Amino acid sequence: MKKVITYGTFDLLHKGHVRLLKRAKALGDHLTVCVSTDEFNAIKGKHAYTSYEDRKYILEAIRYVNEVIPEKDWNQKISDVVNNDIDTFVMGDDWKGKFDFLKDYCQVIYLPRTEGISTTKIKKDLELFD
Ligand code: C2G
Repeated sequence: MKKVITYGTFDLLHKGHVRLLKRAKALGDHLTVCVSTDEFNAIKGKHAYTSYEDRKYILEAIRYVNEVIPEKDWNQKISDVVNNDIDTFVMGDDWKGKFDFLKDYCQVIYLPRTEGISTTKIKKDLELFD
């Protein structure tokens, strides 16, 4: 069984997130999504609208996702890959090059982001409405 892993906040889940998950799953048989906890988001300088528990609940309903685990810090990726027998690590290409150190442990693939959509854009666009 070929296992894939990806990481993210996945706040206000949108088509860009789902397309990433769909393409990641297509690279193997099993997709693990490592979702940033609320505490780690604070470290990342992000404030998610949706709590970790709710973002986990939503992702577990996505047909491409097999397992959801917490991302608590920047330094867990190697142990996640080793401990979960991961074959392929996938991220959107806004992270291109940032995780190449994982090439010693698994395949590393950066996929093109979906243009025109982001959680930040959603938040800004919603400010325009009452
Ligand atoms: N993404 C995408 N297209 C978009 C928006 C996001 O392909 N229009 C991808 C991102 O490239 C990322 C994933 O969806 O691979 C999740 O995006 P975020 O929730 O913004 O993830 P981020 O906050 O960048 O967290 O340790 C890694 C970090 O946890 C990544």
